[in-house]
Amino acid sequence: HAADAHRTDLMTITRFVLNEQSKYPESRGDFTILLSHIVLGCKFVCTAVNKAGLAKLLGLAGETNVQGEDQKKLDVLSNEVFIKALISSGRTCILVSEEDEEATFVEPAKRGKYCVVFDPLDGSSNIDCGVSIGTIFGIYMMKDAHEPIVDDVLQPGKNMLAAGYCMYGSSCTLVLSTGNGVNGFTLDPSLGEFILTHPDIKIPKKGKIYSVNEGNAKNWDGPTSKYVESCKFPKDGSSPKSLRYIGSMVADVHRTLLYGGIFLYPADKKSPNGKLRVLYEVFPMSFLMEQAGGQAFTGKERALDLVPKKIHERSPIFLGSYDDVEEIKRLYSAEEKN
Ligand code: P6P
Repeated sequence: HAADAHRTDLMTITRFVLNEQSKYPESRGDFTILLSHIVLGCKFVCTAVNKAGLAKLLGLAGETNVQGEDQKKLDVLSNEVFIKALISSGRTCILVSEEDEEATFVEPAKRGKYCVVFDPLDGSSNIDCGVSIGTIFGIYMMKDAHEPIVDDVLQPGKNMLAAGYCMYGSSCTLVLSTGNGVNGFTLDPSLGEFILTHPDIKIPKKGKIYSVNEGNAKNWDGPTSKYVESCKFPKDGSSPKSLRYIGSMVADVHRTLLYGGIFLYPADKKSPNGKLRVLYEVFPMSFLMEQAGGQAFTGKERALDLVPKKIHERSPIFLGSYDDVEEIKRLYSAEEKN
């Protein structure tokens, strides 16, 4: 029966990516190998996050676990796991992590052609209260084989080959795009495999939810204030949007991707470039939104056109349903004309 075939025809993430890569005759499986090491890192972090409350992995460094060992903070541990997994893949040459001030340059013997930018555990301040957190990553290709320098990762987001996130919540969900749409995979713990559960995700063209930290309203600029006002008091007589803000980017973006609406982390007087980091928060989420039929805007330009000058640079970001982001773009361009 079809149902049985579905159950026995397990589409794992590795099989899915292999199928996709087979479209490129020149591909030699390097990307698939790289991705399998990222998936390994996500499986490890998922286990560690789920045990965190029990093994006292959470909280400040310096705490000791039941064996009396000094526990690393979960985000430090996750970072080490991803760095080691990426280096051991033999397919990377530069790694940029939210946890490390400087980029990691892989030793020549283990060097490959990919640059990976990632936040190993975004939203980790939410661990202690059990809110969903996640890993966010983006993958660039080195332009050509030369001694890698940091400029090789200071590329616009539109040059990314792939991007994704893994959300550690009620289930462990990995959402990925390699440039041909967006697909979601859920970890089946009994198999230890990510199984395709959300094929070809498309974000609704318009949504009923806006997602922003209203606590920063005092410091917003004109267009953002006008936009949020229009969400709460629509002039066209439509019903107000609902506010949903979890404060963990992966969770807020995942809900936006599946339900529609808009996620905003605007600039404000205190932080003129907003809070979120370009390389490993703004770019990967913007890449996914465009691949799912949505869009992403910085207040000045298409987010993926931005060319970062520093690896930990920040940018304001408005991303989500196409029509909702179009509205904020209209307000910013009207402001420019004044
Ligand atoms: P705020 C978490 O600390 C984070 O980096 C993102 O995951 C999240 O979207 C944002 O910061 C929340 O920031 O200022 O609203 O608490």
